Amino acid sequence: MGSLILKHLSGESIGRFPVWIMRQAGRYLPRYRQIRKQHSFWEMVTTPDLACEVSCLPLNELDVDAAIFFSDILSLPYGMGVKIEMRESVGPVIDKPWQHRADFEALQKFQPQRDTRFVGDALSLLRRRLPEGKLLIGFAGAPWTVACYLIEGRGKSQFLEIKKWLWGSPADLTFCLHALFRATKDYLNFQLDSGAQALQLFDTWLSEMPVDFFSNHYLPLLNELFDSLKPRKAPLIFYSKSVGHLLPHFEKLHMDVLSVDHSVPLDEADAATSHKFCLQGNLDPAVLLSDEPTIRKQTRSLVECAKRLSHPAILNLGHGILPMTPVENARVFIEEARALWI
Ligand code: 1CP
Repeated sequence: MGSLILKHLSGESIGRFPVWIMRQAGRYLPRYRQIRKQHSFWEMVTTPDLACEVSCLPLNELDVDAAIFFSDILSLPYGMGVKIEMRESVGPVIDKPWQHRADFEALQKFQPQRDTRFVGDALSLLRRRLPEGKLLIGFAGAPWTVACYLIEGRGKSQFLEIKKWLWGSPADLTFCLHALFRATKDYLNFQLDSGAQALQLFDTWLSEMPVDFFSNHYLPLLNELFDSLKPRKAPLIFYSKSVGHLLPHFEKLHMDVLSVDHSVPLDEADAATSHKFCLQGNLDPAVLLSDEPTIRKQTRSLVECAKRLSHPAILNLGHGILPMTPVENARVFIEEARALWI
């Protein structure tokens, strides 16, 4: 038996919607917190046995239909030697943010087998250990979102540094995004070589990009990335959030699955993108902080909405699971999602 999600996406009936949770291998899990007390974040990421164990936790705890390998969108620059600290309740902080075009030239030397071998080792281990029917998802940060971290030094800022480039020297920024694109392409191919069966590209900070820059510079670059991966036949999933201003342009993108955040109902996202894609999403992660009847009710209405879509959908949250989520509540979401028949 192959992966249920691959069957479902190809139009075969599996009787229900498949489901997994973004950031499912994280701090809301007691065993994760226990391991994390003994190891730094990067130790966990670069030790294949630990990364593999943590990636499997949500399969055992929740019975989700996919595993996403434990890593971060900044593992690529980390593997190249960029100093990145994971700060409690802040996220990644970069010691010396990249301020010049020349900083990005270093990416030309990126060799996934050498610089991110730990990723390949974790993926092959996981592929061997994964139970029947589960999908192994590889991932990377999209060029824009990784550039945001490298240039700003952290996420959740006002993004003024990258916007200075965008408005003041767009050609330089485009050069940098191209350098990231090439490295990301090699990195994702390497993940497929190592056992990943689908790929998710995270573009969390795309909300900050103006429409003109998106359609003139970024959309062609994303499509170059998707087109280069297409021959590998693995489903390509693209995630962004709060991108209402860009959504009508998304129909020109060449991925297979659009992962939608909770700011827009799935059926509206379907219409806004001319019914082109399979959709993934999009329960508000805050619903999992409420009570059991509310979680069941909201999951049921998500399933009702998913039934009205043009293509097979994958259920998920609209963004990563919150660290304070009770595991029991995550279990209720998965259980309810799996129990509802199409
Ligand atoms: O299931 C999993 O946990 C898979 C591994 C995974 C993934 C897919 C992690 C582990 N991070 C990511 C993606 C990621 N990382 C994104 C894209 C998705 C999203 O928007 O949530 C982003 C923006 C990051 C950057 C990042 N790394 C943040 C967000 C902070 C910010 O700037 O808004 C944080 C908190 C991290 C650290 C991190 N990455 C992953 C974990 C479990 C953690 C917490 C680290 C810890 O234990 O302290």
